[in-house]
Amino acid sequence: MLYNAIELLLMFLSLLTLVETSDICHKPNWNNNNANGKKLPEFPIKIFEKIGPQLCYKKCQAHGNCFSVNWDRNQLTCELIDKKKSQLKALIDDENFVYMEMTDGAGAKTCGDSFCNNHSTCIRTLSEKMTCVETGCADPYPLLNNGMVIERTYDPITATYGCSPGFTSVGTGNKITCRPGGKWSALSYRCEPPVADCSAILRHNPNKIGHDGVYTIISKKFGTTTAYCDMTTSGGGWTVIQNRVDGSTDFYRTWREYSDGYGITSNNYWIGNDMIHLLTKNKTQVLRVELERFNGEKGYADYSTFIVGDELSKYKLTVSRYNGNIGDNLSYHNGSMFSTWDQDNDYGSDCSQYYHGAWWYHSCYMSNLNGKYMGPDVFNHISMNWMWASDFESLKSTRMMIRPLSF
Ligand SMILES: [Ca+2]
Repeated sequence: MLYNAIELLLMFLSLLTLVETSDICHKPNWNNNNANGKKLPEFPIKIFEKIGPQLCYKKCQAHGNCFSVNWDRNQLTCELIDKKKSQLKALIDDENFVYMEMTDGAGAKTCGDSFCNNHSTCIRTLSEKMTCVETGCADPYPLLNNGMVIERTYDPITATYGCSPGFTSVGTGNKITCRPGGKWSALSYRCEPPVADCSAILRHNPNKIGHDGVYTIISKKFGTTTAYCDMTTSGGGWTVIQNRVDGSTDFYRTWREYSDGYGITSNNYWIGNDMIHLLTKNKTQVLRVELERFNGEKGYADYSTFIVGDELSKYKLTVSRYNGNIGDNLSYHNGSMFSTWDQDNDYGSDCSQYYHGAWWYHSCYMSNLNGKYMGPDVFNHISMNWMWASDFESLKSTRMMIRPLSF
């Protein structure tokens, strides 16, 4: 009964101690080297009498050179040891003792009246108090989407970032340092999700050959999005970026709509200029344009180089190396920026408004595949046309699709 009373009192006292010394220091935790019925046969540097295990542990923490304790559960004495269990001196059996060790004790540094462990650094505060800060930098670690800190150093204070598995690193500034004043240097590094286009889907699922349809692809901007995949034409693996089969969808749209994409993936749609940029920026892509006239005649054009720049470049078009049977009516647009009715980047006078479309207009066009969907036997400069069989002939259907050249 006496023991219980003392123990309760001591627990209360150690709780008080805990509250009293609770600061931003990262205290060592209980270590799995702790052992009941064991002790380290070392001469103690200090002994406390009539003391519980928690307070004993705290006494060690508070001491500048203590790394482990032997606590006698029979006599309630607490021996502070300036060493840890090591191969030189293993623990020995002793029924009366509990051995406890500081976590990171070997690397712990004295900081005022406590320790800093490997995850913290000792600093002198304005009030001249020595204290530990968790990261070694007053600023918290910057967050990195799809990535994390993979290595830390404390002298000097640095953090090195890496991308989560499957994500691609962009930039070289993945190591930051803590500047005087506690601010991290800039992290000029990011992690982008892999772009899984229709070619990647087919490569990973060869049984999808011949199965045209709507698939989920991964995009940086949207996480995932859907695309129509042509899994048939000359080996499949084509990501359709534009599709038009009838006049049910208006293609006279704003800059923002063309950036983001719109329409119904299985029917009439524009995948979006941001997405086209993402798909074409890292891998050389082949563009295939497929057209159909109202009389049923079909034709195609392949371009072995097709790149669309980012929005800053106004989605500048790079296209070359034509092969096909409908005439090369896109190379004229090589180097042009994209224009919509609400953003004129062409060399003519508002080509988009004049020709009722959105395209890489020059001054103005040789092709206008986002022009107005009109009926058969129409020859009109605002129509969806390619100057193929006849100038301005309104077409029945169009498709633009891309596939890596290396496919
Ligand atoms: Ca213009």
